[in-house]
Amino acid sequence: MTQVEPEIDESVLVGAIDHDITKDPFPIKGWDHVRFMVGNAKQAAHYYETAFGMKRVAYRGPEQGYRDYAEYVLVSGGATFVLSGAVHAKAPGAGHHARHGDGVVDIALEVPDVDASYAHALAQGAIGHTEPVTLSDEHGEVRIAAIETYGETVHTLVDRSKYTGPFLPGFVAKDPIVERTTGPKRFFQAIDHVVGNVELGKMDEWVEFYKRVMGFTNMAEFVGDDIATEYSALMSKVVASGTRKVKFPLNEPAISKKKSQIDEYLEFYDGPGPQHIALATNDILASVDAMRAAGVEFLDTPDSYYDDPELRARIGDVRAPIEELKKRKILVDRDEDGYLLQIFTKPLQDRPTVFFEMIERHGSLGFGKGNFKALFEAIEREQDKRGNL
Ligand code: TYF
Ligand code: FE
Repeated sequence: MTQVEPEIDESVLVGAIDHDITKDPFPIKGWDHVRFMVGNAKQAAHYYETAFGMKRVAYRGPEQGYRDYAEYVLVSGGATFVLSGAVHAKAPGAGHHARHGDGVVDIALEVPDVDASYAHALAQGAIGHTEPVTLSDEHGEVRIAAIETYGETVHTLVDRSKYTGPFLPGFVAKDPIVERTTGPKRFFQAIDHVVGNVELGKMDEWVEFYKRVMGFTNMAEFVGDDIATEYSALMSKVVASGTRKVKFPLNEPAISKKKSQIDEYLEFYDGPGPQHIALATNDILASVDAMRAAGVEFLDTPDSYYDDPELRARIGDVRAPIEELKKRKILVDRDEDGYLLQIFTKPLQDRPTVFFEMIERHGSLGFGKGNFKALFEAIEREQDKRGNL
């Protein structure tokens, strides 16, 4: 019997607000997809299906006459991920992978007018990566262009309003790799935010970039000097699109006694890049159980976090007993708008670079500021294990 899941309102899951994008200088409908460059896309696709509950829907590779890469398209609810692996040493991405390891190379955004957005971006000083071009096949046409952002990361701009195929022209539909019979139907339904790590002194430049080029605005929450010097060893500011569907926190290292977690990332990724992707879920407890059972490692949270009377008083009643959160090491934070539940995976590859966050929002538009201390201490314990001084 097939499991029927009610359609989930993504806007609620990601804390989107009512906003008319037609008046924006750079209108954004939402995330289009996130593309990873990986060493072995075939195995990565299997991992993200079994451990993150994603489903393969499309593929292209040498079998389609696409000579340089094998690319697997996986979805979960409204979120789309592409895993690209070079199939020979002269593929342009082969050098990228050798240098950076597995990582996010493209945070693609869906826009209503690619040409207008691309022209606006360049007029505002963005560097073009791919000129606007129309891709087509029997399912229709897609207009794309791409601009550069921090490090070797790009934003592809996608207008897929005239396309009905499984992903982009050239891709063929594919069934899921694994037929999963246990756990929730989906472990997450949408992308909530994607965080970038940039070099010391560059955070404000990138905040200004997103304001100038994409018309983003600052969200209130950020890590300032006060917290940075005390324990976090990072500074962070958040910019968001008009609807708040697309949110980009930007981190830079702060001077600290030990090596900042951001410096560690910059060293192992060999430059700036996407640090974590937050996945919006409507049932973080069930999803975390299924992911743990499949071998996903999450950061540890000490019992003292949950036993702290101050935390208990501050968070009040949430939708699950605190013992259930404690068992799973799920963090909880409350602000004036509501609360959120969140948990962070350890890095998803051997290099201490990109990782994921699971987030369940109940009104809160924040990023878990109340958890920064517990979270950064957990990250530092992992850094210590890696011999970080
Ligand atoms: O996206 C955020 O801002 C939160 C907090 O290294 C955070 O998820 C910030 C920095 C970091 C890990 C998490
Ligand atoms: Fe986050």
